[in-house]
Amino acid sequence: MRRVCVLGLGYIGLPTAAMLAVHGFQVTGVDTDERVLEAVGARQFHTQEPGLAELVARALESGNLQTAPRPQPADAFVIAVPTPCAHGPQPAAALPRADLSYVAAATESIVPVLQGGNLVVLESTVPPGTTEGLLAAILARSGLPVTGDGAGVMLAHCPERVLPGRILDELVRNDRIIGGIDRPSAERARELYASFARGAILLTDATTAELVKLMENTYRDVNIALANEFALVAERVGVDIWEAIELANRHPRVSVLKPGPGVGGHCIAVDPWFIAQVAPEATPLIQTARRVNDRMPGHVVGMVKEAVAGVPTPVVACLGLAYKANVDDLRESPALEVVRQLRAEGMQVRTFDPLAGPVPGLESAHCRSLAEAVAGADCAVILTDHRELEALQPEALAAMRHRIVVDTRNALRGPEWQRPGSGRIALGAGRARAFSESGHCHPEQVLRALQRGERRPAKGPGYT
Ligand code: SAJ
Repeated sequence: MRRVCVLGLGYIGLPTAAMLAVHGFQVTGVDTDERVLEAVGARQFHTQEPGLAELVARALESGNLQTAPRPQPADAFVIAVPTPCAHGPQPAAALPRADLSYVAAATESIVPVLQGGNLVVLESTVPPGTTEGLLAAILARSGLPVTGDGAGVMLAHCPERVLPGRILDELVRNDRIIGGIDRPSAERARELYASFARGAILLTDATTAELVKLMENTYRDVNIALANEFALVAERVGVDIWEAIELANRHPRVSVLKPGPGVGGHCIAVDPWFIAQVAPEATPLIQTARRVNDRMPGHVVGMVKEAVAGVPTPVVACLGLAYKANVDDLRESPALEVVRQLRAEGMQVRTFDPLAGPVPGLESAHCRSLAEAVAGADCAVILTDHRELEALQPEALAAMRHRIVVDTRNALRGPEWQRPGSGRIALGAGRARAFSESGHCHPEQVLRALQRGERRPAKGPGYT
């Protein structure tokens, strides 16, 4: 195996293509979007993934990485195109489903150049059965048998597992699961990945590999939903969820994840539906978890509304738009939904993110600095725990009209934010009403507040 064609130069395809190139393969990186090809040629990347620019530059300079708008004949083809979730024109009751059109189109595009003995690897995340069903059927149009025996086309699924923000490191270190449509296909795919992967490479069948990938992300989604549900309960019963989680996690077999404004990114918020679509009746827990997480932006908006109640036209600064800390990626970010809902409530929204760009379509609301975003604002909402936002000091908010900070990520943990009058309201922190300003617990007061169904003391804006 010398020549490899990587289809899709996105978050996974580009680092994989560059990695293979610096490990001696002749790689053609294919993308149907001309702008992507131009950007790679000009070394301008769509993400600030650490180390990526350097790796791609090395790959291009070695002469081993070239780009092309369509596949060239090769020994192996790696498909790394998006599989978004389709909410399209379907009955309201229908579950979201995987949109496999990009996978199908990429697979079709290699049919004309396929030769006997070629290996095709699917990296994109897909519903169970896609490799053995859809992919095998498309590849068979080449007239070649899809089998690892003899001169057929070998086919395997090797799901990517890397964490955005640590992609290059995890590409090398993580264990890989390779599911072949038969053993020879899996063995051949192992040869390709063994060139750069230092973790274990574990072989199985294609459908198992597909389900394993989906299980990993669904496991995380369900556990985040549990943390979010705990946070809502904590608000009701006057407990600080962040403290409670820390204490629960001292149990040797418990590891509660973090609550937040919802789940974003291109995988965890999407993949559970790919399981649900193949077994809707068998997946009530998975579907409920998805809905619990999808409801969190609405909960955050409720907190903001409560905090600025009485302010005629509230100005809200949304700080942190990326779907998680220290990345510049806006895909499926719950922050976008929070912004959308705040605007729908008639609030004037400004946005700021130290890494990510503006909310698409809302460029005019985007501020170049935190100071610009908060000046004259009535409420600041921390939606992403970027390092820069975790370092925020109360003085940086001196120019706000009302200093109210809704902290959805427990980003502001310093003592300066725990003091009465700091203006911080944390998601999941019902503790606010359990303590008086002197810091002493007043159970009667808590009980009375609970009986009244209050979430915080009626002391004007801001928890103390
Ligand atoms: N989140 C929480 N609470 C937590 C952890 C995460 O609310 O305790 C939120 C984050 O803020 C973010 C979302 O969940 O909005 C997802 O973030 P993440 O860091 O958990 O995961 P991703 O989407 O960046 O990457 C995941 C990884 N999967 C797992 O950890 C099981 C990665 O290994 C996969 O390769 C990637 O999905 C993918 O491409 O499938």
